[in-house]
Amino acid sequence: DVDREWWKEAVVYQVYPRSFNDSDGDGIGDIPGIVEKVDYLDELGVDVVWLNPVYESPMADNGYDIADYQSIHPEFGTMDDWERLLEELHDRDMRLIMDLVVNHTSDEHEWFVNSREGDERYDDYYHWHEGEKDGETPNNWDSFFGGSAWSYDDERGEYYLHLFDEKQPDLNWRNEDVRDEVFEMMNWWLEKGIDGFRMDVVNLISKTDGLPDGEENGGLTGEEHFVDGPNIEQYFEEMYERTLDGRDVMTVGEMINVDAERATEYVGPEGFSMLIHFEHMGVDTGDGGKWNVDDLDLGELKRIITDWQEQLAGDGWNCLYLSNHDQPRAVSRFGDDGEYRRESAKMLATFLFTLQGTPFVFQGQEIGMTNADWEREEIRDVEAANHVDIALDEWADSYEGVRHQIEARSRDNARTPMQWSAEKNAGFSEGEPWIKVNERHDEINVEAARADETSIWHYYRELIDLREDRDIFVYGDYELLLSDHSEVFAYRRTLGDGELLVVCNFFDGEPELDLSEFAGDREADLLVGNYDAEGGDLAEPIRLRPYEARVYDLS
Ligand code: ISL
Repeated sequence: DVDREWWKEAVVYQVYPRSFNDSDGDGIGDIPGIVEKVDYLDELGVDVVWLNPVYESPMADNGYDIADYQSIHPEFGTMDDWERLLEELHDRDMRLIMDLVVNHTSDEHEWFVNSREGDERYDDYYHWHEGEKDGETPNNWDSFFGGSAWSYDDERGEYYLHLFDEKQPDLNWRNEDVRDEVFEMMNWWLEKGIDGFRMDVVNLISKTDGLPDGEENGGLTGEEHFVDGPNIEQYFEEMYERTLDGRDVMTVGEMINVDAERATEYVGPEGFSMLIHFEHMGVDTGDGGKWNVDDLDLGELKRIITDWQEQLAGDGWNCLYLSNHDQPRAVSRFGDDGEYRRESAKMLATFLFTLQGTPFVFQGQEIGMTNADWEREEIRDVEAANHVDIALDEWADSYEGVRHQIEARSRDNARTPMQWSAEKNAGFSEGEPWIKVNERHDEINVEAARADETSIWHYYRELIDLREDRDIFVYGDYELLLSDHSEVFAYRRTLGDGELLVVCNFFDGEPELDLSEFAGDREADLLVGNYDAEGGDLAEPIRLRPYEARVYDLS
């Protein structure tokens, strides 16, 4: 009597088009390039593709600055190419979800162009505010990308709000015309037959009326006025009624600063299918913000994951991820990208696939792609580039002083080209890639991984198959075990008479583990694991090897 939905049973694969596969040799990945790899995705066994933005854009933020929501950026191909991709995916029973970026547009979107020219119809489409050029900004809000959230526009002679880059002005959702346009555009895509949306920073769309100053407390100044703003629920309800109601689609809301309790209000039958949250992305920052590099706090990871698992059990649902295009590579960050790269990548995969929720795999994760080294001139990401500028201005003597932060944290780590083979440019492009290729592609690539039965890639396939075969992986209840263990994350999943016991060693030690109280006198079958090991009797303590993961079936 589980509450079945196709998107609960699915495995999502995230394609970052710029870096996936370049079919025409211009150094930029494109949609025909993705079409060439549809069979690859099918063989891996994933069910849904989430495509990062491919719309017309000046690419100040790699497509998260949209100039036209209803056309494809020429670098990526044409609308016909896109239609073909949808068809090829649907032919193989895979689905496609599109990235919806409606907190802001590009400053090159015609709405903004008209608005800055003072066209009456568009006058109020954005957040404009009077002020003197080089004078005080209208309020003290910070941009997520560093600096003030306000820029002065010479043409209109006013300031406009941008919570991200200055080329990403925020839309004014109080204006009903803006909402009409957005909903119309969403319906246009839905009618093309897409299977849902991933909605970018969607809990930022409502801002406090009057745009008052924020409290300066060391966090992002102003956030209490734009995170979960006053009309947010009304906007979500309207969006549901006018676009999603009656359609069998998957909606993934990316939400800033949302905790599990708050999430329960957003997720459910008339809300979002699931949310992308950031709580567990702070378990290695020592609370010092995204650029602060610290050790993994396993206790904090257990607390956060357990909180989300428990709060969203029943009416809600979890989105499970360790990697995406905004995060460094998980194996470098939470595992070990040296000696134990293979083991730790498999351990993290085991963890991801045995929690309750829908696993998201980011391109390259399935072969254990790693972070890269970054010279200053190799940086491509606007957020990282701004961070270097600010660091040099405020506290670093030279790039060397901030290099470790860029190498550990920059979004560019996720955006190096997909490593298909050991060949030139990792088989990604015949031309000069827009961003550097990770040097380790001779060792880490799809071709090598597929040829080796013991690879990370084959392990992902195994997990995907298991999850497809057994409801307990998807729907089983979660219960944390051994909560105080300092090295091992252990939990139990139960469904009807079924029971799984999962143990993941998050470090390179060899901890002893007594599982007898959980197994009782039952036979424990080893269902899957990243080392040679045997199941059987768990009466005696077991010893885990570095980054070892085991899933026992106790049913
Ligand atoms: O992680 C972040 C905070 O430092 C940011 O990288 C990121 O901006 C945030 O996670 C929100 O991300 C989304 O919206 C951004 C876009 O740059 C990201 O790529 C997108 O995923 C603005 O549209």
